[in-house]
Amino acid sequence: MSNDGFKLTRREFLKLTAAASAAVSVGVAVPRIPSVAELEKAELAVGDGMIREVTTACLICMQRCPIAVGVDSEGKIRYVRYLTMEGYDEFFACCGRPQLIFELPFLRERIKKPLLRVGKRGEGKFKEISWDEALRLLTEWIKEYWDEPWRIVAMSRSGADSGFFHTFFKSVVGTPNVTKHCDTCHTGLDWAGYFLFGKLVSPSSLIPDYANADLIVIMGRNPTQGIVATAWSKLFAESRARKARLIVFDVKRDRLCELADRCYIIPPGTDLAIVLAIMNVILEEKLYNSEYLIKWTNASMLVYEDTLEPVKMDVNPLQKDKLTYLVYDEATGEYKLKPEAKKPALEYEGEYNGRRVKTVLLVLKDAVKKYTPEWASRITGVPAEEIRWVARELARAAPRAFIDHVYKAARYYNEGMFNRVRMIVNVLLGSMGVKGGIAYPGGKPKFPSPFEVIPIETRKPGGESIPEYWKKRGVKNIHKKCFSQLVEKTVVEGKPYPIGLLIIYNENIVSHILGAREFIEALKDENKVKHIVVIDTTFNETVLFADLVLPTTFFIEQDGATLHYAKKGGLGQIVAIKKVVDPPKDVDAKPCWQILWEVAKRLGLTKAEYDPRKVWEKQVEKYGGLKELLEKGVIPVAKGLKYHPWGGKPLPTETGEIELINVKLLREYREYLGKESPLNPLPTWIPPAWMRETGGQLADDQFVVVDAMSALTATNTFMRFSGIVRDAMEKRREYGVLIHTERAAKLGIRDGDLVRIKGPGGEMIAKAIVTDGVHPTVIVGPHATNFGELLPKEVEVVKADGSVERVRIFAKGGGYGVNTNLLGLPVFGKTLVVEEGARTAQCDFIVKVSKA
Ligand SMILES: Nc1nc2c(c(=O)[nH]1)N[C@H]1C(S)=C(S)[C@@H](COP(=O)(O)OP(=O)(O)OC[C@H]3O[C@@H](n4cnc5c(=O)[nH]c(N)nc54)[C@H](O)[C@@H]3O)O[C@H]1N2
Ligand SMILES: Nc1nc2c(c(=O)[nH]1)N[C@H]1C(S)=C(S)[C@@H](COP(=O)(O)OP(=O)(O)OC[C@H]3O[C@@H](n4cnc5c(=O)[nH]c(N)nc54)[C@H](O)[C@@H]3O)O[C@H]1N2
Ligand code: SF4
Ligand SMILES: [Mo]
Repeated sequence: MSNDGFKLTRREFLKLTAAASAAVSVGVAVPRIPSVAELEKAELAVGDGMIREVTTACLICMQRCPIAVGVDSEGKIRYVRYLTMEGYDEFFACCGRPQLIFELPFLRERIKKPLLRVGKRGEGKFKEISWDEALRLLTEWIKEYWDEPWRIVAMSRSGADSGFFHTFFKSVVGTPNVTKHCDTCHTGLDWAGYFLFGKLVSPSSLIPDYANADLIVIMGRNPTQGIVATAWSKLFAESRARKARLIVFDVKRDRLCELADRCYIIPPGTDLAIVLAIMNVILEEKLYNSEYLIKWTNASMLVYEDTLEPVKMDVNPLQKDKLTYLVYDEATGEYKLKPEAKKPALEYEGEYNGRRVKTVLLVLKDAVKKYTPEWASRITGVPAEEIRWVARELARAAPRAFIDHVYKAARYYNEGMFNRVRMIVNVLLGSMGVKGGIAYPGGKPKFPSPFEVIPIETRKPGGESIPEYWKKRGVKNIHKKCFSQLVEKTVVEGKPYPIGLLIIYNENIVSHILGAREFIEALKDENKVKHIVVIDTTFNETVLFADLVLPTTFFIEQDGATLHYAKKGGLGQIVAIKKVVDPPKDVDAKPCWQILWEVAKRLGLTKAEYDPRKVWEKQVEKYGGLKELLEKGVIPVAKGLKYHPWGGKPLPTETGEIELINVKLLREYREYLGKESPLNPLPTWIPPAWMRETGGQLADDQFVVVDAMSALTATNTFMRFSGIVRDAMEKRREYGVLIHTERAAKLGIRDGDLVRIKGPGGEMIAKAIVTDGVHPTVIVGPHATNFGELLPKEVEVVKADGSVERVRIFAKGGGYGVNTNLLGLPVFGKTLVVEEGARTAQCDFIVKVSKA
């Protein structure tokens, strides 16, 4: 690791730390920045004023921001700074959270040695074992299922070494049951994209062109708390300098609202009503971009009025393998295939061979006719005139105007439809893939898989997978790589088979998946899951259920198994996760790749040594070479956004165009027409589940419970163990749940009181923060542990010498906020959206609130 460090003189060091503080203060999340004076003292203590600096990337929230870490001669971290790079600082930056890496390695909750469970599952009693013993056990358990590899289930959130982890279990172990986390995160968005583009659309494949936008509408996303990349701040500042306006819809008022020109606080899960009404205004007032719609979409396609089937589909003479369709040519007054028409009509209805026909655009217009701003106003409380104003402003600023994409689309039942209609609005405005609209990232590097670089025996995944089984039983649109909720269902029901080995890396699944109580009960049962192995850095809710716990290194303590790629705004960089420091002396942790490679050797699948740098060398070969990467810390690959309606590559829809009514899905989901279903091929109002349940009328003690990110913590579990984070949250009045003043008064709840929140799945206690800045229907707080009596607050570890160490684990940041997964309905309740791959709907239910 020393070859890529360089030395700094004291002067340079001070200059840099000052710059680091400046870069950090641009960000919105600044827990604590050591002052220059403090650093100076620290640096002076080193004596010779020499500091070694290592470049790497931050993985705290997986944004991979390039950072440089100063380490002294004793191997102690002295500072963290944003790694500047000329010409590329326009979009890249880092937030304040990497300042915590001083604290992370030493967290009390750190797992120090491999552990074997000695108590019952979930009880938190373990004994230390050697790595040799731990690896022997893991190898044995994998061998046990070598002939039935599908009974091995591997789960990991994307990021860190999870690419390696996923490929290992899929291609080396050969199980088809390998899943990421996105059905608890963005799956609602992915499937919305499928309706328009014929392919899944993930949040990272879209890049809102803030810098060139004139009007940005944000609904259900909070860049000041969730995606806390300073990149956003920079872009936003730039757009602001150009006088871009910001309109926000949220359920609570916070920093984002302060930045906005207008901010509307709406009931949870009702954004769909707003976008349907916006669509209604755009169509009724003909505010759409005709040229764009004709050129890039099937808006002019003629369909039969009764069946909505395309009137005629033919092979497209201009586009290989694609179909074309009949349109009404306004230039000649004739029906023609689209490529032959001079001016395809967008709003036409008439007769064709004795049957009524009309254009797709008119069908859409009819579909949303009833969704007037007045209608949406009744649901959301936003005045009709304001909704009309937003629609008109969007059209006036278009195409440099858009409704921003979201990251999390797993909160409410209607999220898929909301995202679909939101995307349709952007298409009607002509702002998909244009300057100032929603754009696409530039080029992306293609990395060879590590298993192509370092030889290892591989095999094809075999057997009936969990998704295949549930697909036959009615779950639709399963995301091939994201089915963690289905794994949970399998654990609970024991179908299609009991799980032999459940191995989890980099994911605190027990805390982050809906139906936690039922899941916990099932995990305790060895007949449902024979072996549970967790690879993690710190004790958390999931580790408590492991039979075998394998301590892994934080990103600053290891070389990454493969290179990473980071993109921000219009830029993309290759980054290497490098070892900056050793883990503390009493921590015997290994990188995930090393653990798995050792197992592969024991299984006789390879004799080679795994060397990440060899893999990087191959991966960066075409992009300037390893030397360059190690010297500079990052290698820029792409510059500039891609402006093209769908990013350029041929679109997999039948027509090769953006389909405002998807021809294939119309065939598949015809039976859903007229229904309030996510599978309805037409834009339709679907009430959120909580509204359906209550008719929208809440009793005095009823609330919808929502958990959101805090800039300081939220899902990244280990962050909540930081004392700095906890203190900062207290200061920011984030350490509790927001409840509306009037509703609190009715229940006799005062600011600072403890409240009891009771849901269908469980209950928890939290501190009330009484405020007007929250919608009266919701009680909302940061996502937290708060598992109450359900989980022990302490783990017990029998050390090698027989002594017992007790570690309090949820003491610091565990008790704030809410965990809707525990409060929520069981796995098979209404909050499982079977239409969208059985993704979760984490916040879509009612709880009862009372003074505790
Ligand atoms: N600090 C921190 N940052 C993170 C992460 C983290 O763990 N911690 N994780 C990363 C990940 S995995 C993700 S997916 C992103 C998520 O990033 P975001 O989606 O931006 O995060 P949230 O804070 O959950 O939600 C955004 C906003 O939606 C609001 N909201 C909730 N319900 C509704 C609603 O019905 N309508 C409207 N209009 N607004 C609503 C919330 O109040 C919140 O202000 O953050 C990423 N960045
Ligand atoms: N109720 C509710 N449920 C939610 C959410 C919510 O807001 N509310 N959010 C949902 C969303 S959007 C997501 S993405 C999922 C996230 O769910 P998870 O993926 O479970 O989230 P993390 O806690 O970030 O899990 C990361 C785990 O990896 C470990 N780890 C080890 N090393 C590293 C490292 O170097 N970097 C990182 N980052 N982790 C490391 C951490 O200790 C932690 O246990 O939860 C989803 N579930
Ligand atoms: S935005 Fe996320 S990845 Fe980037 S510096 Fe902040 S915590 Fe690290
Ligand atoms: Mo997420």
